[in-house]
Amino acid sequence: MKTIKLLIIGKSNVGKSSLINHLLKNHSALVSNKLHATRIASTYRFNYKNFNIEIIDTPGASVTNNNLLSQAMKSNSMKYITSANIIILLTQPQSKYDYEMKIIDQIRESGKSFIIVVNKIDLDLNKRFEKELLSSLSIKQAIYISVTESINFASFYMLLDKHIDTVTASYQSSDKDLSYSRSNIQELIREAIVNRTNEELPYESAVLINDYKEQNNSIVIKADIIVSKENHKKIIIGKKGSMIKNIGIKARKVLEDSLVKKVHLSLFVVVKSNWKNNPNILKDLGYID
Ligand SMILES: Nc1nc2c(ncn2[C@@H]2O[C@H](COP(=O)(O)OP(=O)(O)OP(=O)(O)O)[C@@H](O)[C@H]2O)c(=O)[nH]1
Ligand SMILES: [Mg+2]
Repeated sequence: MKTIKLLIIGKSNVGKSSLINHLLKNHSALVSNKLHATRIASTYRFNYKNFNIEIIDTPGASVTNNNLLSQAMKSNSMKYITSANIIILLTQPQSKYDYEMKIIDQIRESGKSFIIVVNKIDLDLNKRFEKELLSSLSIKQAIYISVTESINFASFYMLLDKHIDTVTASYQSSDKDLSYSRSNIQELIREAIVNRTNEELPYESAVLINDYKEQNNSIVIKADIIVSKENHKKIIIGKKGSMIKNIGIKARKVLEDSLVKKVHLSLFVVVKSNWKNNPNILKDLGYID
């Protein structure tokens, strides 16, 4: 079966991870209405017609370079451009397309062709942004979809088919991340935290899997929630442990849906000040090599 590497790239919050979950028809990638939700590029696989598609989710890269983690996030998406067969630049209705222009410059440097897809069309059905989009990006047309409202996916798949037809070389797939990886599990647990906390906590926390054991029909997972301050630990634990209980229930449910197995999940909160600048912790988390 021919393998095709499909890269999804774009600014934070445009719906890259949501689009991936929609294409996979399950909830595998972290989705949040908070900015800079996805932290590392992750590969997901699905069969589409006669093809094995490896789809790569990337972090929206417009982050400041003020710590090791944000530097890693910034370089993370771009390094996949050269190895991708098809690149989707995902964007949304907005007044300016400066960020997209920069990404297009980088893609053009690589000589790759790309598809521009505009998500969240449900928010501006009159396409008031279209003139600015087409002129800024010097394109004649784009494709408009809504992931959450399932708008225009027939056209999306038609366009995908057209691009798949032009892919000549089959990508040599490494079987390395065929199964559900540790980083996928970390990110899904982190989703429960990101979507239940506010202000800096979503950005100041991380999840590290300490133990993963498969037993008959169930999976036992032990994970640390890493935070940088004692008061963050208090917030994550919550009154009489109510918050961590809530996070655990939500994360377990998402993991059970995704892994299609019963999950026993134990979470511990640990304080590691300045973890975002600690190369060893970032390595353990899989955020840097
Ligand atoms: N209105 C609307 N919201 C959407 C649509 N698609 C996704 N969203 C929402 O947009 C927010 C961001 O979605 P994500 O998929 O996490 O965005 P992302 O591009 O992966 O963001 P980063 O990981 O930070 O780069 C979430 O709250 C989604 O529910 C859509 O078609 N319409
Ligand atoms: Mg994302």
